[in-house]
Amino acid sequence: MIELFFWPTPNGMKPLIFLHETGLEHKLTPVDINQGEQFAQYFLKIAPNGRIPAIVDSVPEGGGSPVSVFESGAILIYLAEKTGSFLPDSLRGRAEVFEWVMWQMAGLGPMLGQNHHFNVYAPEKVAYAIRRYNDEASRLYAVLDQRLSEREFICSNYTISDMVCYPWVARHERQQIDLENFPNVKRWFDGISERPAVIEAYRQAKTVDTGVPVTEISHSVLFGQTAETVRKMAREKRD
Ligand SMILES: N[C@@H](CCC(=O)N[C@@H](CS)C(=O)NCC(=O)O)C(=O)O
Repeated sequence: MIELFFWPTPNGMKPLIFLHETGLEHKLTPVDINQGEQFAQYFLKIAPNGRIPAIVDSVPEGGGSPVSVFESGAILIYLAEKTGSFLPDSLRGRAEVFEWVMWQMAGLGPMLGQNHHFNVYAPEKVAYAIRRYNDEASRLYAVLDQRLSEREFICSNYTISDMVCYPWVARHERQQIDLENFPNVKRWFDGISERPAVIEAYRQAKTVDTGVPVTEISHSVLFGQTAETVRKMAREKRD
């Protein structure tokens, strides 16, 4: 059984899609990041960065105590290794998938996150930051578009590299991206959107979503974090 600590965001959707694609038995534990539940001591023990998603595998390979994993890329690699799914057998093929998983984790995700922040959430409109992240978003979409001009999926088959990129591309409108300008990404995106497992994952995610928009409270929870936030949690853990 996989317990997924989850909130319906792009990073949260990655493991949920994987779980539906494989039919692996799972349980969703919501962590409402708008209310600061990511700072709960029980959660920080498994996810010291205070970010969803994280998993606990209560039936790890070879038995023994449960295995916990944080960071969505690491989670998908762990689950792919555990199930022998959505990762090629050859080292050559695996290296290619890892390249694109890392590209998403280090590039596409963080840059689109900043794009979203400055376009949607920032209380002041900072023209330089908006332009910087709009440019970077369109550059990254062009890289993906080029890649997909030669193949159906990001790597040779549908793999975890597609599953990590898809939920970020699903937010293209918020990122000021018109998919008509990236026809190969659009074709790839439309195809994955029709996969029954993906439809089911988004359906399950809706059961968690409170539909509450980012309020002023969540604004200060999500965007006011500093080193002191981390140190305060460490003090609370000691006391
Ligand atoms: N690199 C991390 C990023 C995780 C992340 O940023 N999660 C967001 C939701 S998508 C979160 O938990 N935010 C809570 C906060 O900012 O306090 C991953 O891919 O798992």
